[in-house]
Amino acid sequence: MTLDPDLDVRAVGDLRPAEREALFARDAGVAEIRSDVRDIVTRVSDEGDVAVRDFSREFDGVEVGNIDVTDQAERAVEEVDDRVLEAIRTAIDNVRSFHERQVPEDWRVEEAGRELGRRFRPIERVGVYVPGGAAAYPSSAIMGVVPAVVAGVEHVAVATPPADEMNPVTLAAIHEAGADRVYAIGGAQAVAALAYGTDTVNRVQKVVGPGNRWVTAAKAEVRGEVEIDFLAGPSEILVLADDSARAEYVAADLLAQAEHDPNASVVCVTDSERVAEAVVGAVREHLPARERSEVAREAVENDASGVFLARSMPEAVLFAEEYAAEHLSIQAADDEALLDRISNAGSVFLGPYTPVAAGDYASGTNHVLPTGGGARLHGGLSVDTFLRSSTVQRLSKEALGALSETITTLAEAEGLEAHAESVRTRLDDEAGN
Ligand code: HSO
Ligand code: ZN
Repeated sequence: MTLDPDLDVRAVGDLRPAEREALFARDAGVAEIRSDVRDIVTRVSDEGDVAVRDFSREFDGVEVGNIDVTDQAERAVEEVDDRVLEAIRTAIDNVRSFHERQVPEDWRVEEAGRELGRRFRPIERVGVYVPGGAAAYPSSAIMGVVPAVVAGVEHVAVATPPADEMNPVTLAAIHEAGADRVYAIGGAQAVAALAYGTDTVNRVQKVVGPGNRWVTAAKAEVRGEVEIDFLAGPSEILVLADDSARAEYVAADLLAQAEHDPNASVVCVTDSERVAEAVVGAVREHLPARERSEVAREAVENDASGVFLARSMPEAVLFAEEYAAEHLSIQAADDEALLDRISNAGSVFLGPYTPVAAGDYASGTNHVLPTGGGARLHGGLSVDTFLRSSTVQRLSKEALGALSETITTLAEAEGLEAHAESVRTRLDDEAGN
């Protein structure tokens, strides 16, 4: 089998409607497994640990001893190589300090006797899913757990797939990031166990984190019973490049996200024919030599990937806006001017020395980000994900007096006389002075 990928430069203007649809309406294949996942979720909610063990046997091929592996995660820290532990700790420090900047202050303002404010409190119990099957992602443990800890969440539970030998690096990262419970459960059954609780698993109020389509479909299924962050599908990158871009770097970033998943989407859009051809050339040259070349080749060839030639940078920007990528890399002389015209992007990477891998692991930003066009509506995981807010107010009698006409008029317009009366009774009350 040849690993030379089938990849050519396409002109944006030549794309047929069906091709545009495949690019801009990316679907992670969740819809088709929804009914299977519904059965799994129902069984876990009815039968608890028994169902969890059955599904671990069936899907992971593991006879699970202890579902709660919190102690094992603590011991794993001793097992991992010093260099790896050091890298985990550096990444955690950087992710923590970036997320500490996101913690909002409670505030109050007072104007003419009307005091208004907003306060923020953490959710008490959250569950973080950490992938650990085909791909073990200690970095995702850091990205899910650290913002919850920074937000002040009291109970941060992690679920990660069971194995006869669980990955010590993932367990160590979970422990170091600050989770206080770790469960060896994967897939849809993990999300269901966190959402409904079992004898072993404490139920949580919100389930977050990335996962395969089973995890994603289960999050869609339990939404309503618990809060979720958002549905996160396979990785995506769009590189917006002008004639100054270095094709080797662009190709390296495309190949990096392509190695995640055959369904990953990797795109370059540029107004430079030279850069487009050079990116295609570099991808073709380097892909066959990559360790995960089979996965990467499928990703590069899928319908939501490609190298596209725009007639101008404004046309390229429109394409990037419509694509709404999880990761947007801008490789251009005036990157800030292009960024000014972009609203839809999960995380933006500027300049030649900012590979997406920096954000995936260690610069400090979060790598749990909206995919499938979700960036049109919301951002990635952050401290806000783990907070809820209340508004608060106190009015003086004068301030209530100043508002009374407005309130009573609107209340009467709605036919809600008792609302109006709740204002009048205070203003008419001489004893209240
Ligand atoms: N790029 C992935 C995150 C990740 N990368 C984990 C490496 N490890 C998010 O789309
Ligand atoms: Zn990645």
